[in-house]
Amino acid sequence: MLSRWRAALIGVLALAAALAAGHLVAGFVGVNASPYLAVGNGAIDLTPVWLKDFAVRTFGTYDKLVLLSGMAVVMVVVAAVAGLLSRRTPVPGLVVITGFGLVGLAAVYARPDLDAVALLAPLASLVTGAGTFAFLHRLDVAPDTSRRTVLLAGVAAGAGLAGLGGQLLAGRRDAASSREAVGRLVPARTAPMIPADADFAKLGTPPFLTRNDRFYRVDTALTVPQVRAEDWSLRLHGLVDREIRYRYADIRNRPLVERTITMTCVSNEVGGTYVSTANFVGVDLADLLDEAGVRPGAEQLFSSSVDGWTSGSPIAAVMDSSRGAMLAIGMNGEPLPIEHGFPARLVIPGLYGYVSATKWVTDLEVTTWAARQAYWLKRGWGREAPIKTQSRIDTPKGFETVSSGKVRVTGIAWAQHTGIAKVELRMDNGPWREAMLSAEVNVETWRMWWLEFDVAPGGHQVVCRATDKRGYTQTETRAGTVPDGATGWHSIAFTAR
Ligand SMILES: Nc1nc2c(c(=O)[nH]1)N[C@H]1C(S)=C(S)[C@@H](COP(=O)(O)O)O[C@H]1N2
Ligand SMILES: [Mo]
Repeated sequence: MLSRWRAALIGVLALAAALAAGHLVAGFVGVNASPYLAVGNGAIDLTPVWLKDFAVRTFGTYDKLVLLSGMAVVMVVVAAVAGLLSRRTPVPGLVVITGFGLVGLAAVYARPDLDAVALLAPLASLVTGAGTFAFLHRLDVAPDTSRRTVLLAGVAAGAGLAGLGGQLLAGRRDAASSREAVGRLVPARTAPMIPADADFAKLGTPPFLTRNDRFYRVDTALTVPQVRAEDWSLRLHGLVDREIRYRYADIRNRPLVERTITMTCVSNEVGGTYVSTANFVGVDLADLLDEAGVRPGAEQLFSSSVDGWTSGSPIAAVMDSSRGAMLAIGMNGEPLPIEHGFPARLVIPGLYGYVSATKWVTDLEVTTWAARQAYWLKRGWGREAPIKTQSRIDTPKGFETVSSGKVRVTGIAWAQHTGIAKVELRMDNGPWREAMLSAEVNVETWRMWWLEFDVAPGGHQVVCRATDKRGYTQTETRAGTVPDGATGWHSIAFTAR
């Protein structure tokens, strides 16, 4: 009979060997075929809306790291238990490992972005895991301990090397070098200069343009899709007179336009950070659709990403020239960052990202609402999702302590495609007072504001609300982010000393 810790060790080593073998094969057939990542991606797609929302709110950009770490802990525990159950005979451990293997196979099989050859990765995991377990088990019942130790260490080292090899192979095909080769994108029509009084960054607001590495990021991709520009193409089809396929050079060689646009995520809570602004460079989506010739009856532009994620945008919004929907390839003077959709993405001003901003986009289908249902629509989010008028207090920070006397409150407000008319603040249930607004860049972008109050020592609460150019004032009624965006006033408490 095996000692307890040896039995557990054998379980964990077999798991490591299995994952490493799968990862190595995935290095050849596509990184997302790695069974570990495929299970994680599957878990994300199966996650109920409330839990996804909770994860995004609680862990922010780290939600995926939390998921992967959680999975690792669960797997190590189960593998150790499988080993412990196998002290006499390897059968229980083999059953558990086969179960793991089948979950991996199912997860890879279910991925819309993977083909049959990808199944080789989880198969390699299954065979290696079971084989390693049986082998180590037989070995461990044998008496020669020094040979045994060497072999155990060998398995551990082999697993490490195979995993690393998979990582390197996957990296060989990454998109970073392709992105570098694109070089600078020079728009034929640049966006108007951002005036100096477009933000109050010196007073506490964010800068008007968000740096690429500070731009909020939300997507379902566990590993950032790596698409090389030279491999990329965009298929435009469906209810059109002629199907067209665009290559990267086709897009890049067109006269490029640049537009300043504020994007917002539907998962942004009142006071949240999922709102950012950039200069996007690309072409008019409407021009591409005109080339294809949109047929009568078209309602929806159904876009797909290389990783299988999908989005449905109203054709009317895409074709509305006052809105300027884009196929974007650049952001703030650079090619799109890989995590923001390199080589190309959609940006449709005024609509929440999940119905307007497909990253790594490879397919555009002109269709009806009845024919296709996009990723988040199937999961209970709204079909029409115009961005709601909102405002946020940036300083003071919640629960900050400031000096009493003159206290300056600063923040931002947005009402894309309508424009902000005014922002009002109320201190400690006093009268509403109108804040100073920054210069308006265009109605598709946020505006900054500030206002000074005379504040006595003690605790205080300040509330903001925006009114847009259609005359709508933000409702006080709190609504959650599901199904089409949060409402309510942002308020913060602070102390004056
Ligand atoms: N391929 C893909 N594109 C996507 C998503 C996604 O999950 N996958 N998420 C969308 C959502 S919900 C938002 S809010 C925006 C965010 O874009 P950003 O990460 O560049 O800020 O991308 C959209 N495009
Ligand atoms: Mo979003």
